[in-house]
Amino acid sequence: MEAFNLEEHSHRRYNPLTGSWVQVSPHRAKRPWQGQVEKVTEVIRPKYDVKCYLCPGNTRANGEKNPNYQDTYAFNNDFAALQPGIPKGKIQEDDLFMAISERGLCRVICFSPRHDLTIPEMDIASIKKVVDLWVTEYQKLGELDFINYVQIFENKGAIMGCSNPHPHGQIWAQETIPDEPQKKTIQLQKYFKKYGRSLLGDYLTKELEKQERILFEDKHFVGLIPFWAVWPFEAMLISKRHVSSLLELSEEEKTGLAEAYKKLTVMYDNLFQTSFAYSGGIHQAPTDGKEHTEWHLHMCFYPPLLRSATVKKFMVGYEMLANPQRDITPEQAANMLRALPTRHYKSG
Ligand code: H2U
Repeated sequence: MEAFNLEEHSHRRYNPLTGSWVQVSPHRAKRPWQGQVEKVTEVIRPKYDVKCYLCPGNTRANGEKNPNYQDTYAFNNDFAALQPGIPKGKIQEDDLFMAISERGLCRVICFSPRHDLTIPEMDIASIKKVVDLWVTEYQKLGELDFINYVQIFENKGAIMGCSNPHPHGQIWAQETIPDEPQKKTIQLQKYFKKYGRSLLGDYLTKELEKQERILFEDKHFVGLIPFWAVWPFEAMLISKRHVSSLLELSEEEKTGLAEAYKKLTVMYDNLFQTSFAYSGGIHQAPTDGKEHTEWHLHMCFYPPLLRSATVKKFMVGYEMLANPQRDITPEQAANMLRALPTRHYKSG
């Protein structure tokens, strides 16, 4: 019998950051595909849209007017999922019914006054201003005594439930460390206790040696498809230096993050020549007042597209009932992204 190998045989891959597993079925990627492959016709958006609630000078749903902002702009979400002023309380009936009040704040952050742009189409200086805003928001929100975790994220594209194409992201800050970052905190702590080093730092060193899933290596950040990726083109940006949060980044490293963010999103757009949808965000140290030397700043990107501008991966069936699963391997996905031109397809 032939020897087991990751390119041919069904296997499970471990995610040391969360302690979870993904089922990989590489043989299935060889199935003939007779489905859709067509490109979508993209709507050309104006630089300013009078009906957009994020454009400068426009009035939002709650009647408030946006200032004539020149680069970035942040405001409290008018329909915030988490609120600061709610009464504290807890309900616990036996081990079966449990509920705890959760205070928090939600912010909306506009990346640019230009309605027609997206991150991959913005210049580095403008993206650096987005990074600067993340830093200020993380610091300000994290300093509030009832905020123990700050989640910075972006939903891009209508298929990710994004309500407006104006380039923007969100921040939800809250009392509890939510499940995903909490799983990572535990795993990073375990590793740091055992080896006295950052789990992601060691992982990055090994990935750079292997050169199988690296998308690009810059001076301060590396873009890669993680070994344990679930979504077809899931990717991470990892800071080379072991920093626990955005607050530890030097000015040069912040520019490095802006460059890496652009590089990855240009690759994404070029893959199917479309504005590539994803949910992405920053994972970093909780703001609970404790020391978090185990934490290693990184960004995660979860894009749903699989084969074309319209064919997406469904997380259904086995995925919902048993385990996440993928067909094309992370190595194949990395090869496809690496082979693309580095210029954005719209820039000619
Ligand atoms: P999404 O596109 O990812 O849904 O984010 C937009 C957010 O903007 C959304 O959470 C908020 C919505 O609540 N919003 C306002 O705060 N004010 C508005 O006038 C409309 C939408």
